[in-house]
Amino acid sequence: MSNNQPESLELYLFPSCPFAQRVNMSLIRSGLEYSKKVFTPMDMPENLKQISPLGNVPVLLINNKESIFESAVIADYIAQISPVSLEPKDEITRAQMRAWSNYSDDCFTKFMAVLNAENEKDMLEANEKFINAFHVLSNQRINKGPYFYGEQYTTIDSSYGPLFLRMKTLNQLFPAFTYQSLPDNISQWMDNLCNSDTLKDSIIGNFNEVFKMFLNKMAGSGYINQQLQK
Ligand SMILES: N[C@@H](CCC(=O)N[C@@H](CS)C(=O)NCC(=O)O)C(=O)O
Repeated sequence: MSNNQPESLELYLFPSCPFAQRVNMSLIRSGLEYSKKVFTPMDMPENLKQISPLGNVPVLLINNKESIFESAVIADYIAQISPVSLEPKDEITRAQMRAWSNYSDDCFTKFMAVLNAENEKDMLEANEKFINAFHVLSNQRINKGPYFYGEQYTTIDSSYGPLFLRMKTLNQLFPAFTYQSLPDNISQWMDNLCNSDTLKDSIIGNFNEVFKMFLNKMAGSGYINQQLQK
């Protein structure tokens, strides 16, 4: 934690991208000054190729000349320059937090398997596997306070918030996707994060519409999207 506010920070993002939302949450929480360049995959800014070597978002442009990509790496950079501490103090807990933050990518892959399942049976199986992934994480959570590590917001909250939002949105649009069997401590954390200003302020546009477009693009032929189109 320090206060090395760069002259400018610009976050390039798509509203539908969970990884970009992760970075946006950490930036909001840090109190650093930053701006956002919001666009869609159909409408990429011309300079994206120069600043994002893989053509992906999120990418953070610093002082209009250097850029960083990969949401986990950007989150670490934000935590380093943030005037507000976004990581546990203890080194071992901090390292563990990074490992469990990376685990959110595995959870997200399992969530995508739910969206891409081709029929109801496969979707329900994928739903169960996805929810089971949280049972492993549940043993790590401190069971008090609104955040993963209790009272302190840390970058692991930014890693799972976007996924929790997508789970709630999907359940509202398509109730056959359920998360009732989440461990209690994960479900409380999910509710706390989804009700937090940090998560709400990180949403760009009407999220139900954003999510439907994401579903159509990323899992258009999946059972869920097919049912929603009927
Ligand atoms: N591992 C990367 C994943 C980034 C990623 O997959 N970004 C997607 C959007 S969510 C993207 O930019 N895809 C390129 C495209 O859709 O054209 C991270 O965590 O930053």
